Amino acid sequence: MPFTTESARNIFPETLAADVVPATIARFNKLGGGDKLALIWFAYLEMGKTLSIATPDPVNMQFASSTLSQIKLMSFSEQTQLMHDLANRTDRPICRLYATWSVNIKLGFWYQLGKWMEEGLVTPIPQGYQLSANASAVLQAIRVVVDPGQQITILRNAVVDMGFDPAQLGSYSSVAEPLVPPEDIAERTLITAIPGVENPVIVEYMDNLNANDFDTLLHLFALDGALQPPFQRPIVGQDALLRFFREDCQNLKLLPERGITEPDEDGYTRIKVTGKVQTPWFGKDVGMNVAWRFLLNPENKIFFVAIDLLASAKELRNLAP
Ligand code: 45D
Repeated sequence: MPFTTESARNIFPETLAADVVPATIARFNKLGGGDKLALIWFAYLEMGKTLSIATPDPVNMQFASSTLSQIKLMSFSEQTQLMHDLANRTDRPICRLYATWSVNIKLGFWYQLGKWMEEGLVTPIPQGYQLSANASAVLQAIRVVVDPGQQITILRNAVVDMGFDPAQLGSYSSVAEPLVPPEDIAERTLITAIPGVENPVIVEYMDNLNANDFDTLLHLFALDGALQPPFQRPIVGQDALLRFFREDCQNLKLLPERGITEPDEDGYTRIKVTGKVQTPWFGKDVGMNVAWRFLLNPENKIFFVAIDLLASAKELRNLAP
């Protein structure tokens, strides 16, 4: 076999990803808890001027609601301590519970805390809080990122990294929002064509993901197939993929624009597609510029696909191999 998951990660090496995102997150993660909270608060307020965030569905918030009520009943100093502990990844029960939540539950939890901070029901960031010099530099780095897709990814990753380290939890069952049924076939808006891509698997991938039809989507993958989300390690194998689709991929909107198809060794095919992706949190407000780098095996199953958040809109047209 000419490819392993590891070697497949290197297809289309010209693709320029938005490295500013992991670089900024690494700097953010070195800050103290108070700085982290204040920095996100300031960044969130600034972004709120141009982007509107969707209110989370109460059905999806049910798993965080008892924790949220518990926090609302705490004194201001207990609330401050708790938020610092979340940011500092301290070992305490709420931080352990937080670690079991899916990305969207974590985001919804902070969305609610942010609302309550605005209303004064949860302790706000002190007026005139002075960020440390390092924290100011990180906030400035986020400000100069003009691409809103990159900014919301930085915020999302900051939220994902909070709470106790899931790797230290031992065995646990993860908590995700309920599954929505796949969209009716008759209701689906299908992708008509992707210039440069004839292989039907690619359009089926996009259409099934857009319709939340994860069982059908899974059948497009090889048994040892893998998917690499932006700035993450590949997720390998059918069980792990299905779990990832159900927990992290509901209600996305993929808008592929163009692509390039190239035969590789031993009947493998490389296909790169560029286009936009919308998250249910921001809808049409934010079109993230992405590339999908597919490697199909000789049986025409997806052996590997990487999703990259692109460095710039110009990269949408950079379809060199
Ligand atoms: O600390 O083909 C306060 C895959 C202050 C699947 C706060 C994909 C204190 C395959 C403001 C209260 C999924 C990989 C905090 C494609 C404090 C596939 C609150 C890609 C934290 C295409 C902060 C999908 C808050 C992609 C509430 C690329 C922040 C999806 C909220 C990308 C931030 C989705 C939110 C992204 C960010 C969503 C809601 C980047 C959402 C970002």
